[in-house]
Amino acid sequence: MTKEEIKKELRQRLRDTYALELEDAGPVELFYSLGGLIKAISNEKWHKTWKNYLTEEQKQVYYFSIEFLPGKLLKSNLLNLGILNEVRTTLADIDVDLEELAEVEKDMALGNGGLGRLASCFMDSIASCGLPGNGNGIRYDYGLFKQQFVDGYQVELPDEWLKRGNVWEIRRESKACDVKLFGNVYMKRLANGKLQPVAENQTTVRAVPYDTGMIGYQNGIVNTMRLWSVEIPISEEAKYQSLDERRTVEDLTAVLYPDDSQESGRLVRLAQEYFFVSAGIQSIIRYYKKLNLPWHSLSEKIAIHINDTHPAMCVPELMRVLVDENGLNWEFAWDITVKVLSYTNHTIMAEALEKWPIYLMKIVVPRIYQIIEEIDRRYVTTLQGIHSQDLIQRTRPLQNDQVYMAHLAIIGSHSTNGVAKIHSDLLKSIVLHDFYVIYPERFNNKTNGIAERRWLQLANEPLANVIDELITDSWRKTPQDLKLLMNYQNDEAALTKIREAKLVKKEELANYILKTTGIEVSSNAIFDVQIKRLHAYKRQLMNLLHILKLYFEIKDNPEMDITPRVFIFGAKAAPSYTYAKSIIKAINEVANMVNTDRSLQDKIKVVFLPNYNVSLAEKIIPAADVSEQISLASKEASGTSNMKLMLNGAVTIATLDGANVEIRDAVGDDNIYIFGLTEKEVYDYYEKQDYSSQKIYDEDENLRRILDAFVDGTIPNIEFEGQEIYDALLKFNDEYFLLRDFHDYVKAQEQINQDYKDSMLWQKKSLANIANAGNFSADDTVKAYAEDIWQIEPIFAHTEKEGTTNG
Ligand code: H2P
Repeated sequence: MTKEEIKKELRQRLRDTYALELEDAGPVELFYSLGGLIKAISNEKWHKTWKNYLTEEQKQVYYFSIEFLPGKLLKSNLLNLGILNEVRTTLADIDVDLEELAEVEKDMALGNGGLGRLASCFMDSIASCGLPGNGNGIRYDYGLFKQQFVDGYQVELPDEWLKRGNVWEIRRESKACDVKLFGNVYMKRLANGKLQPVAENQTTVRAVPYDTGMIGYQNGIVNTMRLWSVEIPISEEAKYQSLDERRTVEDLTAVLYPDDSQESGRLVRLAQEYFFVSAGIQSIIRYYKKLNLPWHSLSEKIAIHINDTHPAMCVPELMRVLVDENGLNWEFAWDITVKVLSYTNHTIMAEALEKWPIYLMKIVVPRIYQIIEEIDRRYVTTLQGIHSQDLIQRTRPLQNDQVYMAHLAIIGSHSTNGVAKIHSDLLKSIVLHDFYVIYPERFNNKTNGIAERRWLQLANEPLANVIDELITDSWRKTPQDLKLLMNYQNDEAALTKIREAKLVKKEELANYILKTTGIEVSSNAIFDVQIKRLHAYKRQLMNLLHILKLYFEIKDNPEMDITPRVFIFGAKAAPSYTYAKSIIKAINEVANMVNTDRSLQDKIKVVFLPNYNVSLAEKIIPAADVSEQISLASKEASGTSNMKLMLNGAVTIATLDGANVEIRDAVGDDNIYIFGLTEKEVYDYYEKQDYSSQKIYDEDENLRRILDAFVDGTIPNIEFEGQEIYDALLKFNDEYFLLRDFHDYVKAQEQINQDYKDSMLWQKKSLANIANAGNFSADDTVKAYAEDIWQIEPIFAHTEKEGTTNG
């Protein structure tokens, strides 16, 4: 599109929608008009892509995820359509800053952290690689809560992301379907002797899809992310006469994590899981039936991916649709189900490996529960005589009055993968070892990846431009080409340019920090960043212990030689996770204590930026010098902020956990700071049960002073939280071995302090990180899923074979 065409289109849209002239429009009107224009351009491609899949009968994957975290889409859509620069300069001509328009858009925050963001990186990459793939999830009316700090405490406010409407989505009334919940189900014998389930007193709700085009990177492909919203079917309206009664239905897709500390919250959560699974599967089968193919070909046309355990009811739901609704016999349907489904495990944390009480399942999804019982029964019978009773008992889906969702997902699918090498190995050797014995061929690894377009091209233009200058822009399409940067390892001029680009982003972040928190920080300081969900195993607290160590050292010796450092945190704590919230409070109080103490002469500063989300990550990551990846070895399945930060030239301080191991392998020991227990050492402690945090405390004077600060009034206003933290570390023996790793962590931090002073040495490390980050492109990750698990092909390959053209 030329600049003139863009201007003409915008002018027309502003007149039609707002009765405004281009010159008089404000950022909001301009944003929505530009969004409309983008949609008009991409809708044509979307339609063509979809038609193409249909006529070519391409095998497609459906990625089922209870979380998606796309962030803002304006700039990434413009980039992927190839008109970012044209639009930017056109707007500049009329004195409008594209960045200002981008700020109007609300983050689509339908997720918590890595899990949801990964799903969105995959959506971008699947489309960009020309792969036929769709997302399937929930359109929550409210996204993850908006976080504010009041007196240092986390306060959760509703995230009203839909208040001004969502410009990207299309409500597809005609694709709605009914989902049935509750009631009771009994089996009736038919004249032909077969048993048929009969349901009574069910609640029928309407699932209405809202589709968003997932625009591929400059390749003409637009895939679909389908998010379901609940409504009361017209036929049922009379049943819900008061607003309160209506709300019982409408609440189903109201919030991302209904408070699961209460029974009522858990019930809604379970209903949510079934709702989007059932709607998704029904719509897929409806599509398949249009192809007029026999059932045994289903797995040649459809792959369904279970992202974490939340969509594990795909297994019984697909069985229900095939057996109850389409009359297939059980064995045939089971064979199809296993071939169609695949599952990714994202964590070894027990709390996230869902187990649902049987009584609740019976209430919410009675027919699904019956099917799970049958799956369980057949599982046990089939393995009799092949495996030991113990093994069978340990792996069956029904145990201890609960349904083990991970067991269901593994048994009912053909592939189970972990998300980094060490994590996948741990699944095989320990966490899911029993299943590995039974189904060794099902286990595989797919190391996570990131959408490098968003995290470098869009988030960090100064660096992207320098890279273009040095190695041309081929890396924008082929991130592996970033390796060419290694030729500049000893080129001072190149290294300086990269440092200057970093400085630009640090200054921007410093301004943002000042604006949002009032804290003044210097861009000459080391920007040390830890951004991720707040969880004890991620050990934000260990970072805080190190800050306190520095605090005491500077207090004792004000002339101490230390490179000024700004410690930057971004993290939300789950609303019912009190310990995590206490850590937030402690960080905020330490921040306050440090930042207001003039005797520290700005040698250290602590900034906890509120409301961490994708857009804030885009501001922080390009400005980071140090990337904190300090989880207890074995606990972080992969991590993905580690990849985003390295791509932007931050140097990592890390334990050998998750993808940190692969980052170390990629950059080499000289370009990363590794410390702490290994996974094996952690498991040795578990086995010997001889860890004593008290002993470490007793023997280490410095640590004593630091821990005591939580309870002796040194850190103000944390009477309750300080005690809780102190007890967790001492009385309850420090579950995540912070004290054990602390000493090593401090040593690594001291090395960073030294190395940073030698600017060229540091830049060299930074360069090695950028250069090797191409290894972690989500494009490659989804290609591996496509080949090994989903067996889907890019539309280009397919159409070339057929000799037709694509859209
Ligand atoms: C989780 C894991 C991460 C992993 C991510 C994506 C659940 O994310 O803990 O290690 O990288 O999934 O696979 P998070 O902790 O950020 O919510």
